[in-house]
Amino acid sequence: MRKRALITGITGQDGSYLAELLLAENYEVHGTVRRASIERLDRIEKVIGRINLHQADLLDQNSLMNILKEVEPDEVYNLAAQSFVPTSWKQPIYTGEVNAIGVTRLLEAIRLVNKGIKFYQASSSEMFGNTPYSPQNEETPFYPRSPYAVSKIYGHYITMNYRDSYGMFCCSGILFNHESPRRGEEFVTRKITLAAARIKLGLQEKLKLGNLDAKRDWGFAGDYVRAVYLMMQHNQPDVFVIATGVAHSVRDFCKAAFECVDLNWENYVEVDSSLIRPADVNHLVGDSSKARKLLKWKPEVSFEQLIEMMVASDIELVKRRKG
Ligand code: NAP
Ligand code: G4F
Repeated sequence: MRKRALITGITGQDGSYLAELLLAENYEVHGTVRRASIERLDRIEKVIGRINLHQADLLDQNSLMNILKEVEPDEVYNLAAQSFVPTSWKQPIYTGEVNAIGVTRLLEAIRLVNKGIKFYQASSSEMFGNTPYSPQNEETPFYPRSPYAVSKIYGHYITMNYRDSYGMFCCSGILFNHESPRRGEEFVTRKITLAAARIKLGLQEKLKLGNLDAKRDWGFAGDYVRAVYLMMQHNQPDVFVIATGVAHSVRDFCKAAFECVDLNWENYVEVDSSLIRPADVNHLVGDSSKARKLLKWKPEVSFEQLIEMMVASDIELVKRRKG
C-alpha cells in the first residue's frame, strides 16, 4: 500500500522540494495551507494536481487534530514555521507561538490521534548561534542569538521529549542554511542573486545589505530534503546535523553571484546599518559525519553550482516579470 505523508509548510521552499521527492517515492502526499486573502501556491505549481491540500494552522489545535484524523498519515513532516530571523525580534511572541508551542500542538495531536505516526521536526543551525565550538555536530551546546533560535530550541527539545516520554518516532534534523531558486526573496542569498539579475538587466542600481562578514554553511535545499526523508526511514528516531562542512561569508556569496553576470559586486553593494541585527550569528559550519555514516547522505550540489543555479533562475524570472 502507498505510504501517506503529511507536510506542514508545504507551500514553503523545503515543503515544495519534499513534496516532489515523496511523490517520486510513490507516497500519497498531503499538505497544510494557511488561510490567506490570496493563495500563494507558486512553489507547488508543478505538483498541485498530485497532492492533497488541507487548511490548517500551527496556531489552531483543532485544525491539527482534524487533519490527522482525516488523512491518517504514516509520517508527519513539520516544516511550518515563522522562518525569517529578523521578524523574530519584531514578533517574538508570535514566533514562539508558531515555532515552539506549535510543535507541541502538533505532537499532542499525534499523541492523541495515533502515537504510531512518525514525526520530523525542522530544527535549525541557528540554535548553535555563537557557540564557541566549531564545526558544530549533534553534541555541540546551543547559544541562541535570536527569538527565532530560542523558539527552535524549544521545538527541538519538545520533539526529543515526546520520543522519550511516549516512545513515539520523533526525529529532529538540525539543518544548516539551504537555498534554492525557491528561497524566499528576503533571505540574503536570494536577495543577492535577484539583485545581481536585476542589476544586470538594468532594473536596479544598488544592493543594500547588512553584515557582510557573517559566515554560513550554505547547501542546496533539494539535497537537504533527501536527508530529511532518510531520517524518517532510519531504524530509530534520532537527531542529525545536515551540512556541507564548508562556510563562506556573505561577501564571498556576493562576489560569486555578481561574477555569474560578469559584474564586480563592489560597484553595487552598499552596507545599510539598519539591516544589521540586534545580535547576529557570526560563523556557522556543520559537521554532518553522523548523517553521512548512518544515513549514507551527502550533498551533491556545490556552493558555486548553487549560486549559478540561483542566478540563472533569477535572470529568467526577472525577464518574465519585465515582459
Ligand atoms: P519557508 O519557505 O519560510 O516556509 C515556511 C512554511 O511554513 C510556509 O509554507 C508557511 O506558509 C508555513 N507556515 C508559517 N506559519 C505557519 C503557521 N502558523 N501554520 C502553518 N503553516 C505555517 O521555510 P523553509 O526555508 O522552507 O524552511 C522549512 C523549515 O525548516 C522551517 O521550519 C525553517 O524554520 C526550518 N529551517 C530552514 C532552514 C533553511 O535554511 N531554509 C534551515 C534550518 C531550518 P505560507 O506559505 O502561508 O507562509
Ligand atoms: O539569509 P539569512 O536571513 O539567514 P539566517 O538568518 O542564517 O537564517 C536562515 O537559516 C537558518 C539556518 O541556520 C534557518 F533556521 C532560518 O529559518 C533561515 O532559513 O541571513 C544570513 C546572514 C545573517 O548573518 C545576516 O545578518 O546574512 C546576513 N545578512 C547580511 N545582509 C543579511 C543581509 N541577511 C538578510 N536576510 N538580509 C540582508 O540584507
